[in-house]
Amino acid sequence: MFKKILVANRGEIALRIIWACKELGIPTVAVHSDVDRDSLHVRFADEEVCIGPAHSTESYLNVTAIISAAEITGADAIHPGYGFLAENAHFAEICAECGITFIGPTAETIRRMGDKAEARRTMIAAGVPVVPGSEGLVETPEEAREIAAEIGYPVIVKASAGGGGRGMRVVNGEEELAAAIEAARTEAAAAFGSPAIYLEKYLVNPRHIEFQVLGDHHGNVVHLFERECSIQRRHQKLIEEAPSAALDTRLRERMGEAALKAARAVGYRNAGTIEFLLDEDGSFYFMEMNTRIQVEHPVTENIAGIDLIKEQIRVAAGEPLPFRQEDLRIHGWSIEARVTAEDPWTFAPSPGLITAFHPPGGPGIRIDTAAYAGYQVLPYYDSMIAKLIARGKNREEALSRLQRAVDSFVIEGIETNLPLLSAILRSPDFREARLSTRFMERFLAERAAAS
Ligand code: MV4
Repeated sequence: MFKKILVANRGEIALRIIWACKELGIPTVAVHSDVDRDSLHVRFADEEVCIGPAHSTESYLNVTAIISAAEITGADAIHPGYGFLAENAHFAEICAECGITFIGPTAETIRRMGDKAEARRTMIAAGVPVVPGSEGLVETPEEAREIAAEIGYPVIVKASAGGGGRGMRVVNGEEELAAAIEAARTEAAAAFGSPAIYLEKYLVNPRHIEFQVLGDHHGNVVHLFERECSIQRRHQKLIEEAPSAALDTRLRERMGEAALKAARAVGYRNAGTIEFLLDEDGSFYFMEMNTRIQVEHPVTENIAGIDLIKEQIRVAAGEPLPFRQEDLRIHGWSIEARVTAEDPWTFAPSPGLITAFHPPGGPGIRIDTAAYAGYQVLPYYDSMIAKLIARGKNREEALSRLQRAVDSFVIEGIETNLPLLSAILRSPDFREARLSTRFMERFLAERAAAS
């Protein structure tokens, strides 16, 4: 096992990783920026190293400073959490060169899945269903026209270096195609340094269903069922749940098999996520693979009865997975709501001092947070300040607990999205699990009309 783990992150996920290390008896090193000295991840780690100024490009993204911190403290592994360096193939490579274990997949896998056109090509070759579209990159407008004519409009142009929604354009007819490609290329070049694009049939009202996978260094891969993440605004997830009300046992088995096939196609190690779009007719398609632990991992932990962070650490240390696919079952239901420091109407960030902070508790409630009364929400980092995660024997029980928890969470001094979360959970569409990627668009339009 590792002698010491450096946690290359901040906020709730850094704290979550530190808890797992403590339970495994592994000492931890926190890294922090100038403005994060009073953060809880720094307080609860065994050692701390300041890695630079507030701006993340100079601290949490500063590869040299983080590697130096690991070397100075004698850490033999780094957990990257999510965001920051978690899907940076170069960082994973540097770790390997320095003899430090990167707790995640190989640099090669991160690079291959980070290139979305390459990921698509890999999955086509492996026999995983993908949305109809180009096999790899689209080079010329003529090529795009031919593919679009074949698959039919609407189509979507996506940046190969993108993911998570940036550099995408929906195209409703041939007359819009050339301009959309130009716009997507320009946006992708500016945002990701690459103008490469590919084409897919645009599914008008799908669900976003993702499968958690976990692989060890001995060729074993399992899936830990699905999460439904259709409730997003501007590609930021707001509410996630596991399992999905849209899957029956048969569909879950078929999608789970496809997820395993996808993971095996790249020899996947550690925790990862296979994203699918599930169409209204029950067809499902591979969309992207995320090569990190995700924000919403607790809903999977709740229904699978597994500590994903501990498993990440164990498999990274070379231990074989302690369970096989046939040992795994879904226990109950779990729903997560992301609490952000944002105005619930304008979505403007609301940094500042938290003057009162009373998180709810009680049966079936878990809160992952690094906030407290007296904590300053900083403007430099993302606005999520807590995850409220409910579990229950079924969806109704999990939902009633989450509703109660959202409605009794007291946070003063800053604006939060708690009123928005409460309204979503109360809505008939959410209660009846009528979810799709268009959910928030419709919800916000109806809320605006009713106010
Ligand atoms: C799509 C799609 C429909 N058809 N691709 C958005 C994020 C990025 N990862 C991919 N996204 C989408 N890709 C095809 N072929 C619809 C979306 C999409 C979406 C996906 C999941 C959750 C919310 C969404 C909101 C708008 C669009």
